[in-house]
Amino acid sequence: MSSKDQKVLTSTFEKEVYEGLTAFPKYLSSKFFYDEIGDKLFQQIMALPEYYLTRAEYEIFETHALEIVNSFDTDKNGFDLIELGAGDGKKTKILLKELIGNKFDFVYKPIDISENAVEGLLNNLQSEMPKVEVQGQIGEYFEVLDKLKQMSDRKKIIMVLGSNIGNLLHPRAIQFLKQLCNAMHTEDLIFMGFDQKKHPQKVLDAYNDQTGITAAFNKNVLARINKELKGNFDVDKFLHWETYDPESGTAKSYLVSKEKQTVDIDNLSLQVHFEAWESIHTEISQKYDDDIVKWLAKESGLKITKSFSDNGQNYKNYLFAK
Ligand code: AVJ
Repeated sequence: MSSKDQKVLTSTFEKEVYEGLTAFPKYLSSKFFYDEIGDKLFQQIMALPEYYLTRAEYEIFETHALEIVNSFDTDKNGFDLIELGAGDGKKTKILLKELIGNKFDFVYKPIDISENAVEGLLNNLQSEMPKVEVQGQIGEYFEVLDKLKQMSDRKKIIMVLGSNIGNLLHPRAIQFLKQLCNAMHTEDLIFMGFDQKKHPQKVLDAYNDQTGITAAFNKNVLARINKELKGNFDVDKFLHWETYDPESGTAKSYLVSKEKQTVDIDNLSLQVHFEAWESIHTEISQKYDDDIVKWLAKESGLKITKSFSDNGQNYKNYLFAK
């Protein structure tokens, strides 16, 4: 395609799909998984027997709810509870219940990239926990970070749960933590979940479940390109493939083309060629241990003040201060 008939690409989705599918090797960002169908598939993933992460964090909250909320508001002057990537807020509700039950003065500010998720959460909280004051917002992590400073004038607790930070490779995670640190006053805290290194098979199983829901979740990004960008991917011609490197702690998801094929994406005026067994890298899900988290904190100007683990040592939540 010559540059003069190249389309002007406006949305982030258009731009990044174009970039990723014309790159070598090919890639697509995992943030594009989460449309209406992707949100539903991810909820199914969280209920899978293989996907231990959600249950582990749930167990931590159930076991340590009071200690956790007490460490949020040590001076009892009230605070804003800002959650990045709030999703359906199922785990957060345990903490909200504890906060309400102990009469803490706080406003819950969930932020998510998915409009559906934020709307659903707001409606759900209004009916289930009407006492919680909620202000929702739609946006991407790095976008929202710039606004964080202006967003509140009292103590901030910034939460990132579900090991969502695991979608970022270490250099980007450090960039993210540094930006959070910059937006923090001295008394502000970060409360963040980190999935821990464990038996490699257990990690692989969590991202390659028996029922194929994770495969459908991964392939949904192609279905989304078909829908939103007028593509003609045949998703059955792609294989969901998971790898885990116990040395780096990085799990990676791919879509592998089962045959040589060409796909049209009309809205991008793009033809994408795949060789047989060529891959599209779609997600990383980083696993951690205390040393890695300590190193990330140090590189970002933060220190760990507390951590909470589940019984099986699968998962940890850390509190960071400036
Ligand atoms: C929501 C990013 C934490 O990486 O574990 C689940 C997403 N991908 N199964 C993860 C996901 C495949 C999940 N995060």
